[in-house]
Amino acid sequence: MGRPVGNGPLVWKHRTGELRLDRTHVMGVVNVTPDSFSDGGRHFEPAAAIRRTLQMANEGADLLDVGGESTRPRSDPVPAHEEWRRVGPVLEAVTRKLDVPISIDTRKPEIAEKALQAGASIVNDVTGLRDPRMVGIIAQAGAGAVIMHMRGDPKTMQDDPRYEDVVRQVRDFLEERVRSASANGVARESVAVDPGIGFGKSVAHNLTLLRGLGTIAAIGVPIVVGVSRKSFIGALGGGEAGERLPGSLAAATLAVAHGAHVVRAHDVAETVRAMRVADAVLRGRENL
Ligand code: HH2
Repeated sequence: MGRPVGNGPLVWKHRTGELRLDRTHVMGVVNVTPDSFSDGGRHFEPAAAIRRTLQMANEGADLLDVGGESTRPRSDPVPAHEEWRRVGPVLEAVTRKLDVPISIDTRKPEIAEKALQAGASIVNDVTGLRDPRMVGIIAQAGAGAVIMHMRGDPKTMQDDPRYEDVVRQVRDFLEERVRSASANGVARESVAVDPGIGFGKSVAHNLTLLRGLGTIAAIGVPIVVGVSRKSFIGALGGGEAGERLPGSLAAATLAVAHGAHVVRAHDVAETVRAMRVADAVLRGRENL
């Protein structure tokens, strides 16, 4: 279902190595924020964030996504100095201790640059590298990148989102951003794309996008999908943010069945276990 036909698995290059995507990879989420929608405040103290990051690596995360600014609907932007005060100490501590690559979840070029200098390997930009300075910094560092689709910005993105054909429009945006990044020095092999579940999308848009991942996979670069604890799961009877693990695992499993290579998750141990079973069914790994 929806996997690009090619010779062997996709490989995603980043600043310190590469990820061979011959099985589903789990990206653990570390929000060093007071206000993230599902875990705000839990890892706001550097020591707690560092502990949680190391724990996720132990639980089998393949990469770790550290962020210091919530991009939940209607959130306010955080000044760069405050964002760095949050993520800087965490990055400095964990990149030294871990082999697992770290991505920095930021929309600010200056934070991306400092994070890469502090040891991060990938930049996860929810604005899809709209700022040309971001492209230059990633190219210069030889970093990996996640190009995500978002409609508008977090402040207003959920105000009546409309699309003529959500899958086609998201695919076209991502394809254009990949082309533009590679024309400006970011190698195609270093880029992954993400449909941006919940970023300027209704529940129906999110579901249509998850079913349409095969169309996005045709771009030919790895697909990252973040469904973990998101509000569409709550809207489908999945409960409050802290109760959405079953719905998150169902959505992640189906995202993988439709072509996702990397799933972004808060509950790493559970997601790793679920993805092992999903991979075994989808890829015939009975003998693992
Ligand atoms: N979702 C969130 C943040 N960053 N990055 C990518 N590539 N894909 C996603 O789906 C994605 C993302 C939102 O989740 P979270 O980080 O838990 O919340 P908040 O933005 O409130 O910190």
